Amino acid sequence: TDNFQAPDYYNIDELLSDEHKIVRDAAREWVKREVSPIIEDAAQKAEFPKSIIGGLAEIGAFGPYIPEEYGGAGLDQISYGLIMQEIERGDSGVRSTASVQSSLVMYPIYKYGTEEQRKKYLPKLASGEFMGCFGLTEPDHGSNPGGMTTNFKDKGDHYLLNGAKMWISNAPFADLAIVWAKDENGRIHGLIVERGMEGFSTPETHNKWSLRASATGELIFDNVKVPKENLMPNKSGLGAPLGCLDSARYGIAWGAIGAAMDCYDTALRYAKERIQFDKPIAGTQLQQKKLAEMITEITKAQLMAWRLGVLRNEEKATSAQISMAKRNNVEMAINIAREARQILGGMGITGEYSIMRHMMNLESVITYEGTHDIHLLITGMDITGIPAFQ
Ligand code: TGC
Ligand code: FAD
Repeated sequence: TDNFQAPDYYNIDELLSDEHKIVRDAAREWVKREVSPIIEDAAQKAEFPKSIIGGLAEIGAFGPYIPEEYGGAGLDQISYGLIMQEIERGDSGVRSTASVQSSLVMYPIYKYGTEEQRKKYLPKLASGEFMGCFGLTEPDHGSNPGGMTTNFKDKGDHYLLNGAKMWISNAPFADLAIVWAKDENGRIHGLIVERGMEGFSTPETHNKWSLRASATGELIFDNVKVPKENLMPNKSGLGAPLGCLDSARYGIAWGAIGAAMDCYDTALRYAKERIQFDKPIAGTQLQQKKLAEMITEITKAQLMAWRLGVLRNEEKATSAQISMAKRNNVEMAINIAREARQILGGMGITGEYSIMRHMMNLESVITYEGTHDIHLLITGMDITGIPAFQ
């Protein structure tokens, strides 16, 4: 049974509004009821549990901050973060699906699309009737997406799209893809590519040891004719996809706290119950050190995410501030998962507990949306003014 108790050592609940708490608690209850009972099996079978799409839409996980007139939940950034936290408490792969749909598909259509595109796609994405994916990474361009080679040519009444994307979350089942490609002048634009367009295929990536409950795939474009009205006209250049990443990375900074909370809560409970040498292992200094450091790190991460949420609400958060929180909080979570797994001894490696699944999932989370190294270099560039990427 899922008797998760969320740690709140510094009474951070007092910083939240009633709406925040209602949204958070609804997401928490839904995860307990609908995700926890099925997620281990889905991960073991490496299947995305499509049955939860309707529930994700109901808790507002698809477009939490997209205005209600387009089908979104019309919530603020802290509510968005709290929803991501609760979902990732269940599983990072499920949170990935929500992050992609909200920040990487609905956000660009809302920000960079035409009114017709917003009306056509956003309500159906919010309800889960349409599922989307986001194609930026290519086989030869991961950390350096500006080097992408996927391209389109103006053929008068349509664009002709060629190239390939790799490591794309939701690709195998997505109805539409937000695809970043270069025009004939080498300028990056976003195109909405729909399943069924001739020459567009989405082969699935198999044998992952991480994010097994999330479907990952390639996007292949072989002379795909894309209607001209499918180009999002209101922003171009690398800053357009990076603007979407700001929103997704912010959500991950909260999401990782959820995974960490679940590992900590599980390890604390286990340590108090597990008797060795005639006393609970929680009564040993070594296990207390692990648990005390975990709650300290979770508390610091909660404060960072909350403050970043306030800045996001005021539209004052910089990309570098977001990078710092994504990097810190994901590392915090993966370290806690590794320590928590040890507290459970042999039981920690089984699917009876969620910790090993979180630990393996977080290996993707620390790599995608900008690797741990890249976010450090973003901080380095911000404080010195000198980019060290090249
Ligand atoms: P650089 O020259 O620094 O910048 C190019 C243009 O972009 C602007 N910019 C941003 N705009 C908005 N938000 C940001 N965060 C921005 N960062 C930069 C910048 O001002 C510039 O604008 P302009 O008008 O002057 O052209 O670009 P660079 O080529 O040197 O690269 C910088 C770098 C390395 C930081 C960037 O390429 C990067 O972040 N790389 C990491 C790639 C990445 O994060 N990929 C993620 C793929 S999506 C994914 O992983 C989804 S996972 C699924 C899930 O979420 O669950
Ligand atoms: P590389 O860029 O080749 O990096 C390899 C190593 O080199 C890393 O450790 C990196 O930190 C380091 N490195 C790179 N450049 C530098 C430098 N200048 N200085 C020092 N070190 C450097 N992408 C999408 O577009 N959409 C998605 O939906 C999506 N979903 C994903 C889902 C999963 C499960 C995974 C694993 C990835 C996903 N990605 C997605 C791709 C992800 O964003 C990339 O994997 C990530 O950006 C890193 O790119 P790469 O794997 O090519 O690694």
